[in-house]
Order: sequence, then C-alpha cells, then structure tokens
Amino acid sequence: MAEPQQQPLPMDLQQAACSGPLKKRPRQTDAPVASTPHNIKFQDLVLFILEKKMGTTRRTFLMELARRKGFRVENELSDSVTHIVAENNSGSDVLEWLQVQKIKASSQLELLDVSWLIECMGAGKPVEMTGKHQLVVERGFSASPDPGHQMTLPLPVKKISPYSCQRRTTLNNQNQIFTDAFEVLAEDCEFRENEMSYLVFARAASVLKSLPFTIISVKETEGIPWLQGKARCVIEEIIEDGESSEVNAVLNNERYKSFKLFTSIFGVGLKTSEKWFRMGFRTLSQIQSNKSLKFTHMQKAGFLYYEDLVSRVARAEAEAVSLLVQEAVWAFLPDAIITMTGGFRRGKNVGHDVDFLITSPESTEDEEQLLPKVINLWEKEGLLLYCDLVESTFEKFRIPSRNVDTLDHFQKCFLILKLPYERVDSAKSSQQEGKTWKAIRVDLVMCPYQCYAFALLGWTGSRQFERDIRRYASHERKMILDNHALYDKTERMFLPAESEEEIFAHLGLDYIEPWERNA
Ligand code: DCT
Ligand code: MG
Repeated sequence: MAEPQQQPLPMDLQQAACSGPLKKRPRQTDAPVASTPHNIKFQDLVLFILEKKMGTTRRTFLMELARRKGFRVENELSDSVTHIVAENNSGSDVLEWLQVQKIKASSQLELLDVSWLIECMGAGKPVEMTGKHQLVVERGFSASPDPGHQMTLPLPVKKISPYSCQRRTTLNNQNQIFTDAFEVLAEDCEFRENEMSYLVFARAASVLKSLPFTIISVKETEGIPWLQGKARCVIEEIIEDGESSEVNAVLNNERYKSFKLFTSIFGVGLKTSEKWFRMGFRTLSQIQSNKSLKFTHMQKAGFLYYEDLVSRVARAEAEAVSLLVQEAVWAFLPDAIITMTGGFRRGKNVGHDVDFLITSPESTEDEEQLLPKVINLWEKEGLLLYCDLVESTFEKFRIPSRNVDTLDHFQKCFLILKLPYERVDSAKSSQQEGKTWKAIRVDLVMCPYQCYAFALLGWTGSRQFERDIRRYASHERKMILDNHALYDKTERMFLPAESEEEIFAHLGLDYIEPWERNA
C-alpha cells in the first residue's frame, strides 16, 4: 500500500520544524527588535521559550511565530508563565537551568518539548499535551511545595565542581565576552611567568565556559568556584562598562604585544621573546633583518612558513593531513591505530596544528622504526618542510610524574608538512589563489599499546582539562596520572586501562566525552 503523501509544511513551519540552528541573517540594527503587538487568542496559556541549546535566532523566530498565531509568549520567565518550551533539553536540564537562575516557578508549570509548540503552530491552536511532549525529569530531582503552593525549583543549587574534569565543557561558550578577557589576562601572566595569577584567570575562563547560561549580573557568580576575588571584579566591570580596563591596558602594553607577536613564531618561546624584547625589537622585520641574531633550525622554519602557520589549520586541511598520515603509516605498519587528538578530537574546527597518536597492538621492533620511515618517505615525496624527531625516553615501570604539566617520554616528531591543496576538499579549505600548497604543523606521537588510553587522554586536552584531571587524581584519590599510566599510591599499584572510560572509572569520575573537555 502506498504511504499517504505528506502535505508540504508552510515555509514558517518548515523553519520551525528544523531543529538545527537557523542560519543567521545579518542583523539590521543593534537595537533589540521590538515585537509587533499581536492579538492574544489563548488567554489561559503563557509560554516561555528557553534559549539554552536552541539559540537566540531560532528562539526569536519561534516566539514571533507563536505570537502571530495568537499565543502569549513572555520574553522573561515570570510567575505568570504556565508552559516552558525547550529544545534538546530534558526536564532535569530545564529544572537545573531554573535552579541556577534561582527562579521560583509554580508547581503547575508544564515543561514541554518544542515538538508540542510546532504542532500547535501547525494546528493554529493549542494541541493536547501528551507523554511524548512532556519533558522527562530524572529521578533524584525533587521539589516540595512551600506553604504558598509555590516551589523553588528544584531544591539546592547543584554544586559546580572546581575541577574541570567534573564539568562538561562544550564549544558552546555562553560567556565569551568574559572568557576572552580572562584569556588575555592569563596569557599576560604566562608571558610574565606568573603561575599563580595565570591559574586565577585560566580557571575563571574555564569554569565560565562550562556554564549553561550567560552571566548577566555579578550576583550570579556567587557559589561558582574560581569566580571570586579578582575574577569577580573583572566580571563586574565588564557587566557595567562592557569592557575591562585591565584587559585594555594589557592589549595596549608593549611587552604583551611583542611577546604575542614573537611567540607566534614556531620555535620561539618565552626566553627568546624576553631576549628580543630587551634588545629593543618590536617587529618581525626588525628581527629578520638583524645580522647579529642567530636562529635555530626551528625558528628559521618558523620565519620561512610564518604566514601559513599563523593562518591556522581548518578542519578540511586536518582531514587531508590525516589521510597523508594514514597512507604513510599503514604502508609500513598496516595494523597501526592512528587517532587524531588535540583540539580537533574535541570538535574544534580550527587549530594551530594537527596532533596524532599512533600505536600498534603487535609490539614489535618495527614500532620504533615507524616514525623515521614515515619521515623518510615524506622527505622523498617532497612533503617534509621541517622535522624534529625526539627519541623515546620511556621506561616501563616508572612511577608517573607528579608534575601536572610534564610532557611524556614517547617517541614523537614535530613536523611542518607541505600539504598540496589538491588533496584538500577545496570547498572547505582556506585556499589562496595561485598557491598550490600550505605549510601545516603536525605532531606525531608513537606510544606502546598498553599506554594508548593514557596517551589518548593526555593528548586530547584541553590543557586546563589535563591539569585538572591530574590534580583531581592526586588531591582527591591519592593517585598519580600522566600520559603513560595511573598509579594508586595507597595500594602501591598501577591501574591498567584499555580505554579512556576505564581511566575515568578508576578515578571515580563520570565519563566526559572528548567534545566536553573544552575547558
Ligand atoms: N597538552 C598538555 N599540556 C601541555 C601542552 C599540550 O596536556 N602543556 C596536551 C593537551 C592538548 C594536546 O596536548 C595537544 O596540544 P596542542 O596542540 O598545543 O593543543 P590543542 O588543544 O590541540 O590546541 P590547538 O587546537 O591550538 O592545536
Ligand atoms: Mg593541537
């Protein structure tokens, strides 16, 4: 039997039904869009549409559409609201949001999925709410009515952990205005090698990235770890003035500007930047034209490919590099496991380099020879622009390092590869006219199979996430975690793991997916 043909939805409903974020149209003005008055047909219902996970554009569109259809839709959540409509949120998510906002809501409040609203829009009137529309509140969320039949939803504010390995931090940053500011301040402290102040700002940025809402009042920072003291003052100033005078001062500071420029060169770190700054250099051309300066091989390559390397790597380019790596590695070690790590594994679409972790289930002598062979092949193919091969200093039964910042002892190579544009999906690359290739920074790390899960966890980042999971292991569990192993100091034994999930389980942590580690 032929299926009944579906009537095409009218355009506005097609848009409403599309669950992805709508393409942003250019904003015409910066002034808030005043909604035109509409006749309210359904007086019993007062809707509030949650922006979280839906986005501003789609929310504005749905609000406008519902108002045109005669629904009363509030901009703000108030006592009069009877129905909260959300998308991609569970009932518990909505309650949690209300809780963080410290909002009191009536116990009669309906929590509904956007599918209900879309059906209402189609019907032109409120449709019956059924189980499929009602958002599920997980067990454990309870709320008891207070004497006025009002409840504060739900009871205590869920505590935000001071450790980023106990928070889920996606790339959906709701507090970019603050995190950008804190990242500038943190970087300035890094340039001054002021570790304590660096941590104050880096941790503030990190916790802000994990919040499911935008801070709009300094009161909302209460109870959130790392947002007190200095950090709170910065937030307060940004809320009041739209910017931080301290950040502006840093951005205009000679030393900061010079360090920012110098460290953007591959091979230039804080020591060299300090030296060049003290010598009075302020621009790259002053440095390059100075005959008395000696550059390392790395720095020479850094200058040579500067423009390509600062232009950052797009995902399409990273994918093309991934194919190059697979072709070369599998030519010599067919059973090798190759994983793209770093920011790209966390879902970022741009990065400063492309990181790969390589291992092989069959531990053989070939393993050690793999990276030299791959490098050799690329050299012959004319794809190798720079290479620094670091031999392994790995010892099997060494107790892991206590230093949360220590890099590992695996064999690895830091490369600059010549990526032919013909290998990149051209629609997605940042290809420049006339250029046939781009220099790309690539890191290859080779680890023994039994270390793979630890190395993967370590090389996925982010930097703050890595610091925190190691700090958590040591302070909360009396364990030492690094890129090679996990050691239980109480039991005096290594805890083996074949997957990242097992490492989290050993640590008693809920599993955090790679794309939730953008702390
Ligand atoms: N890493 C770490 N500690 C460091 C440096 C790096 O734990 N001091 C880990 C975390 C990420 C991974 O190594 C790769 O490092 P980068 O390439 O520097 O970071 P990224 O997150 O991939 O950033 P980008 O997207 O800019 O490459
Ligand atoms: Mg990287």
